[in-house]
Amino acid sequence: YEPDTGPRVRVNQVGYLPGGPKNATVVTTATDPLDWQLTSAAGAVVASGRSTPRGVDAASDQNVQTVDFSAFRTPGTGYRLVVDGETSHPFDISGTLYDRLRADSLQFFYAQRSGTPIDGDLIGAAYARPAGHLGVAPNQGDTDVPCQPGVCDYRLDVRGGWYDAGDHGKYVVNGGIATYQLLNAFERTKTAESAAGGDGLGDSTLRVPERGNKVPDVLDEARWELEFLLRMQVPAGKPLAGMVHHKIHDRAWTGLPLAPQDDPQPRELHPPSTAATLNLAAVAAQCARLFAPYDAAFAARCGSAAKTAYAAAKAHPAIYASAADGTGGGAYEDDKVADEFYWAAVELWLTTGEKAYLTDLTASPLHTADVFDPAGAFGWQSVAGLGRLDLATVPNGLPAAEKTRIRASVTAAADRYLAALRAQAYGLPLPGDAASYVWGSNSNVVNNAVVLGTAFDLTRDAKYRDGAVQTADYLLGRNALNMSYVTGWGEQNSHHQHSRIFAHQLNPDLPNPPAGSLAGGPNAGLQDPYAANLLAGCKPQLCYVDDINSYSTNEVAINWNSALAWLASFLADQGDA
Ligand code: 9MR
Repeated sequence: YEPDTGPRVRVNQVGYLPGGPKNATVVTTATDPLDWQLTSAAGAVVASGRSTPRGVDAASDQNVQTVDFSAFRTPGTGYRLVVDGETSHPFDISGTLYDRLRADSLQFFYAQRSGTPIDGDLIGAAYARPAGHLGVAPNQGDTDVPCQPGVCDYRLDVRGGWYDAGDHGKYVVNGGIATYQLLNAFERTKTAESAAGGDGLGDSTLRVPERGNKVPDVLDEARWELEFLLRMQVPAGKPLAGMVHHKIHDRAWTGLPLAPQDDPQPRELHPPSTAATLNLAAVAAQCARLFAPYDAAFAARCGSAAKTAYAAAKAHPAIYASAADGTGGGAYEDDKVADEFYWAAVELWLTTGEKAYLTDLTASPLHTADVFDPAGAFGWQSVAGLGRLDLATVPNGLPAAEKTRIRASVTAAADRYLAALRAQAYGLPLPGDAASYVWGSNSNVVNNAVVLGTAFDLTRDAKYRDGAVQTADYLLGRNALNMSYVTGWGEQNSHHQHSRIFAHQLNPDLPNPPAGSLAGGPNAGLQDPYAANLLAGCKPQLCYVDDINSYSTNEVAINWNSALAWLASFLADQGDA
């Protein structure tokens, strides 16, 4: 199988910020430097220079050279880079490149909403659909959902929330990290200088039905999931009261396509877990502090649920979701919850200032550990980094020396991601070995860029911002496949992602994923039969196919789009850079 990778000159197919870094990668047999020309839309050569040989790129096995045309800063459209007889896809140079990506990446969440009709007037007629999973036949939930046999003797109304990904499951741990990232993108607008007031996330800037309600739209979107997460908590008076059910999904896997409102499967609550409980504790604590100015009653409800959840988790510190519980939905297994304890203690302390939470977080071995993994700063299974970033950015009463140490741990991690980025001819903050290209690798790439963006917010050192900008180059086409992984963005973009809703590839009457949907990305593990068969033997960065069947390389997911939304919001704030 030889994918068509288009021109050998790989650029950010969307474009570059006028004052930002501008890098490209050329696949070539040449080992000596090559001449390059930058041409305008009219075909005039507007800049030229010599490329830098980089040898064979480990992640792709391609012999490559890199081009740096950062010195050219004139805004315009239709630029192309010509090297080695090849002409790149066209791109812009503009300070407003990422404004719409901020809105597009957040629109994905509205399109994934469960339990409410999707309004075509807001996000396009092709995306309009009736409410899913409100107990209307053939749906069997989610308004009155029983537990799996033997797990509990009650039913819960767990309507709402977002469908996790290409399936119809709703998983607390993944909802947790996704909600954190949306709330954190908003909180950043209050703490970071470069956020410039964060207008792009405010009221009536996003396509949500709640626009105009005097609450920032990104909070409205996050609330859709928060309300669901709160419903997943075991009611008072029941066994394990205060704990949170790990997930709710279909009893058996369903096929594609399948509109939410047509899903006939019984829905079931799976057992509570310590990890899910601490996810609720953490994001409900964020909710309490961020909603306080807008809806005091909701903020109070969040605050009290967060405390109850945290106390329940301390009483039941080792109830683990099993890797074997993967029938009809993902397992989201986790048997190491020290990181969830740390994150929850941090959020509760930042919100309440209560000493007990500070005692817990400082007692955690993770408080002094290096929590940012080179291949992925954080993820649904490893959340210590979320707490660390918030301790570094949210105003708090840590002693000055402690604050300095915490911030230094963020910049030290950012320095490592920068070193990785510089070592990669495709300029992404990820090591080049196969082990780094896992299921959802694009989200790890973006989360590493979130650390870079945070380091810039903390230090105002442009090298960190430039690293975050270069990460966007990788996502939007500067990669071994010459592929933009964001639907609707770039000449050659992912649009056949694995989804039961946006299954255009299987039924032309259905839409593709909405613009701004991030594909999971290259996965050297090839964990689905379609990819395993098609891509056997692939080099890590080539282990991807834009086909709806390849769920392990090409799914959409809320925790991946939340990372993209954070980065897009950061980039939009940089303007001309
Ligand atoms: O993102 C998850 C990835 O880290 C795991 O390796 C993978 C297999 O367990 O599951 C991914 O999450 C999927 C979930 O299990 C079910 N809904 C779709 C998610 C994205 O593919």
